Amino acid sequence: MSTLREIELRRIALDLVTPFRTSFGSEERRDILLVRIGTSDGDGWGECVAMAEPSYSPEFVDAAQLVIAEHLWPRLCQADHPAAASVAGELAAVKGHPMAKASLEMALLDAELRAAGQNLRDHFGARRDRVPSGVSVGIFGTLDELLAQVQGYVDDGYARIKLKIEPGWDLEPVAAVRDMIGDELGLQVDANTAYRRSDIAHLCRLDDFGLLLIEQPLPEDDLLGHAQLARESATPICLDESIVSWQTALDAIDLGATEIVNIKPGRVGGYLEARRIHDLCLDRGVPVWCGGMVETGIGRAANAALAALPGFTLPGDISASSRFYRRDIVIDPITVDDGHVSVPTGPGLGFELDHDFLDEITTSAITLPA
Ligand code: OSB
Ligand code: MG
Repeated sequence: MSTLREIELRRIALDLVTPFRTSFGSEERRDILLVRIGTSDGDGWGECVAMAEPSYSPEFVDAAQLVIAEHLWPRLCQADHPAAASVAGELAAVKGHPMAKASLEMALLDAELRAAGQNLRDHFGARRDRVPSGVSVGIFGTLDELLAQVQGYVDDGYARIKLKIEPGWDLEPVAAVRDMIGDELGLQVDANTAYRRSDIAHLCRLDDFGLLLIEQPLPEDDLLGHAQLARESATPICLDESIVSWQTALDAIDLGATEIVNIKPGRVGGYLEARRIHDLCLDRGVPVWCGGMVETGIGRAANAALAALPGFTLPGDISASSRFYRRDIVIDPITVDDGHVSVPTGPGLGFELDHDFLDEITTSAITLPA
């Protein structure tokens, strides 16, 4: 039985290759919280996917660090048998903060699997060696800039393209991209809650473009609005922000609010809850795909392992490291080959850290004892 020794909360600054603009904001540089947990059986690393501002969800990186240091880590240290599988239960008394909780579970999972010489994919019982890779494309000032960017990703071989949309940037860019890439390549859109129920008729005009899905067009608490849109739109509706747990996934499916589910481990409190949602959706015949939070090689490695499960039948937002970063913090960053990324086979979550580069980009680090 391993015991907890310490936790390191390390902040890094990582420039994006190009600004990433969504309906909720634009980012040029990421401020990322990494978590290292030292145990009697060795270390494990996790990545907290909370962003700098609370604009995708209520969480943000400064708050995540504070809640870990002052509320989550002390609780974990009081557990009789601290283990990845019990993190969610031990921390349930703290409301919310799924991304902060997920990073702790992730670090313990990494430590446990490394100690056992096992990798996450095998731990999940997943079989695939590689998974199809999709790319998320931001909002641009002009159609020309968008088309040039998309053409680059098509040339890179991505298995599907996802366009960020918002009111005023939807039908025209989607039509232009569909026209450029032809009918065969998978195309989908993501509004990050930018529309309202009064936009339902407008959103149904996206039916002309043969999209795989429309991701989270309405506010996260508007399940009935999504159900109404799902009835009226021929294009499947897929929730992202609204799905914060196994329970909300079940409710959204039963309400007809989501016909496909985007699974993001950080948003639902960890990889184990993500796996439960996958199992639920597989049982219900609801297709799932793995979302992304612009993770480093730590999070992307774990996402690839998750996406190797059989219910992940649509390409995930698991793009090459180079889509967002010039240099990653891992030795073997994820690449796209023939539209796929390889599922890592190394121990733990499957990455190996580039410690020199990590030290170079560290902006702060604190270590707390157990
Ligand atoms: O809504 O899917 C989203 C990135 C940050 C926050 C929210 C979202 C995204 C993406 C990410 O679209 C894509 C990626 O990580 O490749
Ligand atoms: Mg999304």
